[in-house]
Amino acid sequence: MMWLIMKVFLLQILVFQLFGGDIRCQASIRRHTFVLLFCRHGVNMPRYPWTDGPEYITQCPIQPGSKFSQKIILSSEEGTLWWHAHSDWTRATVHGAIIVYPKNGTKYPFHKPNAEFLIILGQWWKSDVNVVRDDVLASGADVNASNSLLINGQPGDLLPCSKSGTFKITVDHGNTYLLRIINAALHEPLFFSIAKHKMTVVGTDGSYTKPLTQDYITIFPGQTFDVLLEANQRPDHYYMAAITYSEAPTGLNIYDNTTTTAIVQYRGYYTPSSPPFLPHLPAYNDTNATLQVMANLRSLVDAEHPCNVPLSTSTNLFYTVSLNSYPCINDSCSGVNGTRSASSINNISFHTPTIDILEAYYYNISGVYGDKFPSVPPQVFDFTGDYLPLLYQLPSTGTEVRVLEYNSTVEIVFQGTNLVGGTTHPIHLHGHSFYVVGWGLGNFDENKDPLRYNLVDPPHQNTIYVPRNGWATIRFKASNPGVWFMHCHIERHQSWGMETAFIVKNGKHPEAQMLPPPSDMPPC
Ligand SMILES: *[C@@H]1O[C@H](CO)[C@@H](O)[C@H](O)[C@H]1NC(C)=O
Ligand SMILES: *[C@@H]1O[C@H](CO)[C@@H](O)[C@H](O)[C@H]1NC(C)=O
Ligand SMILES: *[C@@H]1O[C@H](CO)[C@@H](O)[C@H](O)[C@H]1NC(C)=O
Ligand SMILES: *[C@@H]1O[C@H](CO)[C@@H](O)[C@H](O)[C@H]1NC(C)=O
Ligand SMILES: *[C@@H]1O[C@H](CO)[C@@H](O)[C@H](O)[C@H]1NC(C)=O
Ligand SMILES: *[C@@H]1O[C@H](CO)[C@@H](O)[C@H](O)[C@H]1NC(C)=O
Ligand SMILES: *[C@@H]1O[C@H](CO)[C@@H](O)[C@H](O)[C@H]1NC(C)=O
Ligand SMILES: *[C@@H]1O[C@H](CO)[C@@H](O)[C@H](O)[C@H]1NC(C)=O
Ligand SMILES: *[C@@H]1O[C@H](CO)[C@@H](O)[C@H](O)[C@H]1NC(C)=O
Ligand SMILES: *[C@@H]1O[C@H](CO)[C@@H](O)[C@H](O)[C@H]1NC(C)=O
Ligand SMILES: [Cu+2]
Repeated sequence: MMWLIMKVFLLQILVFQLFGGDIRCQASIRRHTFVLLFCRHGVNMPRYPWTDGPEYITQCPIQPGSKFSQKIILSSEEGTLWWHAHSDWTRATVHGAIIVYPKNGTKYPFHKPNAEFLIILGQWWKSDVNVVRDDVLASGADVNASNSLLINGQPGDLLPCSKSGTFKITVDHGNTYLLRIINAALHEPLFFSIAKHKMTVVGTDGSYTKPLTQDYITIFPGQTFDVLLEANQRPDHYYMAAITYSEAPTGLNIYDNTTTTAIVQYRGYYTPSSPPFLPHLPAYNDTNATLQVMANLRSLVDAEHPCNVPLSTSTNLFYTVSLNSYPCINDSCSGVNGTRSASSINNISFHTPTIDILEAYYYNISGVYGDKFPSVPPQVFDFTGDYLPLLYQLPSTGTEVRVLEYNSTVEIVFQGTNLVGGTTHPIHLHGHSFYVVGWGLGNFDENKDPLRYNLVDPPHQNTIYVPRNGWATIRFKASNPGVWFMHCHIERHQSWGMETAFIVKNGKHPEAQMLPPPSDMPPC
């Protein structure tokens, strides 16, 4: 295991102390009985799912006033990752970055930046976000648009409430800066750009990439991007800005249409332009702009960063990701056409158990989950067709997981469907980073599409964006024994059931087996 230097940046609320790699967290109490869990988003936690975080998947919630020591185990991750609460919608504010610097004696695989800045993109409601959640789940409606997008906790000075608090970075002409950008918004994919400057993407999701120079990036909830910014323009003030990308059909797209900004300010004596220059961003519904970033990401691949994409696979899964609806059985149905909103993977809307799956697995507690998650959807139809039978919108409900043999090589094709209008889904897998070997629009073609897979330098990610009415294929080796959650990182989709888990079995060698649990697991 390489030596890594880790900095944990904290945003709000929590009482944290760092004890040599352990993060001890104290549950804090606001409204409700408020329980916190922490997920080290993108940290693979080899053989140690015990402190991976998601409630009722790998642990029971940390109750108010109680403590749980959460160990973070870093292995091959490098660059920018993050952590966030994994209980109800508290991750809206309970989140922070994890930065992994190059091992001592090694360098960045790019020109060493003069300085670095952390940029956490977020989303803010005037109301308590868990009230927003409770309303959404009680009414069956889609979520109200948030009141603002945020950069490092501030809307920016285009909105009335944060003029003096607007985030600002000061740069020197001629220098290069590393921006570590995280999309911590609950629901919104975002376009991000800096006026008159290009950005060079050098990493994503804790893995380095080949340099990719861009006017803007599209960053989905859960993803991180490391980008280089060269301060090579006339000394002045420039806005960096983010807006929502929303491609749902008109009438179904509720999104936050604000523009959040921060300022890049050159050092020196000059009269700044007023207001600062605003970047040109793609239109809110410019799907092509999102695909363009996806199409050009490549993993770095060099002696120190080999590409280990499985060239053949032993387990082939085809998972449909769908929006759904339940018919109205009471007067509380404000979803599309008077239904209740839902979502599913392979037509199963996940029902969260009350004992976590990891402990049920480890201690042989029966009746908590089923291990029959299907490898294909129950029926094949024109997934992306325009006129789908309304009967297809109803999902089944269950707590099913998929068991994987240790070191099996897994391929998953995620197929977006057009049920209830369809939308994009950033699917996040815990415990394993994966290679994104291909993607496309329309229905996946099992004869043609695999011929175009990139098995040379596919990007290595932990959150993959499945385009609306399109598909994406990932591959990974199930080399991490444990229970690992997989879910859409659009929070409401997850709350509606777009989630499942994998159980990766122990291997024969003791080093291929799960470590024992810590003594302070929160009780269920
Ligand atoms: C690595 O380098 C940093 C900064 O120079 C130093 O603080 C740290 O002790 C070093 N770690 C090891 C394991 O040598
Ligand atoms: C959501 O919007 C509806 C309609 O505008 C409003 O009645 C409701 O109070 C809002 N809910 C929250 C939690 O802001
Ligand atoms: C943003 O959306 C709000 C409704 O949520 C609407 O009133 C406003 O006109 C929209 N603004 C723009 C610039 O489209
Ligand atoms: C994007 O939205 C605008 C109106 O807001 C519409 O005119 C345009 O056709 C849309 N573009 C796409 C690609 O859907
Ligand atoms: C998106 O790209 C496709 C294929 O390159 C093109 O046919 C289509 O017109 C583009 N759409 C927009 C809105 O630019
Ligand atoms: C309506 O039914 C749903 C689903 O069973 C439930 O969550 C909701 O609380 C119910 N609402 C009312 C007002 O009974
Ligand atoms: C659970 O069952 C397996 C297989 O039957 C057994 O090897 C293991 O010891 C059991 N674990 C516990 C905690 O009972
Ligand atoms: C999903 O399952 C439900 C319940 O069995 C069924 O009514 C529905 O048609 C299924 N939908 C699809 C797309 O398979
Ligand atoms: C399992 O896969 C890992 C990662 O590729 C490898 O290091 C290890 O040797 C494999 N173990 C076995 C028993 O095949
Ligand atoms: C809403 O209902 C109408 C009429 O039955 C149907 O044509 C339309 O497809 C439905 N919309 C969705 C998103 O299901
Ligand atoms: Cu989703």
